[in-house]
Amino acid sequence: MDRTFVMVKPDGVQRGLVGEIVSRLEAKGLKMAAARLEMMPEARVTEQYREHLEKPFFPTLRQYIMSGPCFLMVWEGKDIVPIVRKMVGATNPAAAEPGTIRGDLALDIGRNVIHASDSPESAKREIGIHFSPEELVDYTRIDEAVLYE
Ligand code: D4T
Repeated sequence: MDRTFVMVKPDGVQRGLVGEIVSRLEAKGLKMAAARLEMMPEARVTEQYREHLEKPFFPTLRQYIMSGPCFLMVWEGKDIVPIVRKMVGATNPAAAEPGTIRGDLALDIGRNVIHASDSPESAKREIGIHFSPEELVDYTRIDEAVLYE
C-alpha cells in the first residue's frame, strides 16, 4: 500500500472542516494510519515548506500555518498520492473544480484549507518530518477485501 501526508490547515480546523475532510477520505475507501492535532512548531513548518523558503509568500504562509492548530494525518491506499491530490483540487481554490475539497470548501489561495503530498517522494519526506515510525498504525480495514480487485 502507498502512503500520503494530509494536513487540515488552521483555517480548516477553525471552520470545523476536519470531520468533513476525514469523511471524504474514509468514504473513498482510504485508510487512516495516523493523526494528530497540534500547533506546528516553526522548525517543522520550515522543513515542510522548504521548497518555498525564498518565495515572497513564504513569511505569510508560515504565519498562517502557525496561526492555530493543524490536523496532521497519514493515509494509505493503492496509488493514494494522485488520488488524494485529485480529491484536494487545484492550489488556488478559484481554479479548483466543484467536487474537490478546495473547489467546494475554500475561496482563497492563502486559505486553501488542506495540504496533501504531491508525489510519493514528497509523501515519504513529509511523513518522516511529522511522524515517527511508531505512530503509524498497522491494521486491516474490514472492507479492504471488497475495495480492491
Ligand atoms: P500545499 O503544499 O499547501 O498543499 O499546496 P500545493 O502543493 O497545492 O501548492 P504549493 O506547494 O505550490 O503551495 C504551497 C502553499 O503556499 C500557498 N501559496 C502558494 C500562496 O499563499 N501563494 C502562492 O502564490 C502560492 C503558489 C498555498 C499553498
